[in-house]
Amino acid sequence: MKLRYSPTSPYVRKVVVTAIETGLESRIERIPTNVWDAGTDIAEDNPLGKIPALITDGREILYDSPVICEYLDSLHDGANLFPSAGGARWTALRRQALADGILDAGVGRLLESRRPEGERSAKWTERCRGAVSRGLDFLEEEANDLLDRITIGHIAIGCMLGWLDFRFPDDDWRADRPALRDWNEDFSARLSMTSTAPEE
Ligand SMILES: N[C@@H](CCC(=O)N[C@@H](CS)C(=O)NCC(=O)O)C(=O)O
Repeated sequence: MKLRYSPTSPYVRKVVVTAIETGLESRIERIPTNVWDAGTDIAEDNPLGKIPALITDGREILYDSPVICEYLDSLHDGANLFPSAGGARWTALRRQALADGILDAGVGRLLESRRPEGERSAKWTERCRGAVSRGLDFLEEEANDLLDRITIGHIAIGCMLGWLDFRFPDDDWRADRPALRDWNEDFSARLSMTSTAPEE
């Protein structure tokens, strides 16, 4: 399998962490991809122009990260990261959606901050910040329930928190969120996380 890859993308990191946790990492070749490069050919694999995109051994091309992660989870015999049914499944998917949504808002804020000064919208930036902040507050309330076995929800939350630290190191999300801080300290020590920390 081939993965359109960047070491700074938190969505790509979800896929790589999933591959490591499921023992599939050695079957995936990473294709470095800069989606912001004017000459990028990413649209040939993903019409949305985004990474991650996974080219399977059967030459099917999959996106986005939730689809790729669930596909990888179908390829191994260990404990599933996507619970197969019932409440556990919906909780894991909802947690993944929340973490991915916080990322989407964080990326929105980051891209806005990179626009020329006169073109930035303070209203949009505030909207993005609000979504991130409310999402983190919700996770603080839920953090003590994250101590069960890991799922795609845990991976998405861990990758999201790692990306916030990487892109917004001065935002102290830990200050009023001790339970989430403690959970993250444990989760980010997993080999799948330490070996995939984002770097420029
Ligand atoms: N929902 C997508 C989001 C993917 C995404 O936004 N990737 C970013 C890189 S971090 C990207 O490729 N952005 C390029 C663009 O938005 O044009 C997923 O979960 O895979």
